[in-house]
Amino acid sequence: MIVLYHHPLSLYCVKVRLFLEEAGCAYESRFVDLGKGDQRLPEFLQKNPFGKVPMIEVDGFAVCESSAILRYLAVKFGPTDLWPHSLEDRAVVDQWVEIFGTTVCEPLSDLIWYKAWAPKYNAPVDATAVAKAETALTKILPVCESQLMGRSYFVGSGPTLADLVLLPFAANAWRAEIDFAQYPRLKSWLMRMSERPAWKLLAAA
Ligand SMILES: N[C@@H](CCC(=O)N[C@@H](CS)C(=O)NCC(=O)O)C(=O)O
Repeated sequence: MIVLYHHPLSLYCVKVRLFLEEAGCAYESRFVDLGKGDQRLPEFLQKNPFGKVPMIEVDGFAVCESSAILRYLAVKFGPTDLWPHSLEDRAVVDQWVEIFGTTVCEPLSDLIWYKAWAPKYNAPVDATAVAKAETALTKILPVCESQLMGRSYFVGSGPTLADLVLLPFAANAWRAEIDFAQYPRLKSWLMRMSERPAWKLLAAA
């Protein structure tokens, strides 16, 4: 049995839920109340010393860090087209998983937090972090746009983990008033990915 520890506002958690839906994996969901500090309770820290969600447990085996979770689940349960078998094909998908995780999803997540959620929850807004995230995106989004030249997905002819990793963040970018208007290929990719039944199911939830 797969148990997912998550918070509904965390896009890192949505990323794992998206994979689980795409792969058709049944799972049990456990809400971690980040506002109350459940992630710092000794019983949580014992399983995940980093004190963050998402975390999954599979028959008692715990894994955290969303991209590590996706790779683990992909090998254990996944449809192979999301995480190719060939070492070289896999390395290219992984390259984009890492690039998205470190240079796209993080700034998008920061901007969504500071521009949409922080004002709503009366949390402080870090103007330096906002400026840093905006600068980071102006550097990396053109690279993403180029990668999509002549391609419907980031790697190969169908969706892979790379596309799944980016989707939750890109689909919520509008919350930070980012509409990808300057990036038409990225915009079409987003529309295409948003049509996937797994995403529609999560977006409707
Ligand atoms: N790099 C981590 C990021 C996870 C993360 O930042 N989780 C946040 C929620 S979006 C969290 O659990 N924060 C709780 C805390 O820092 O106390 C991943 O990819 O899983």
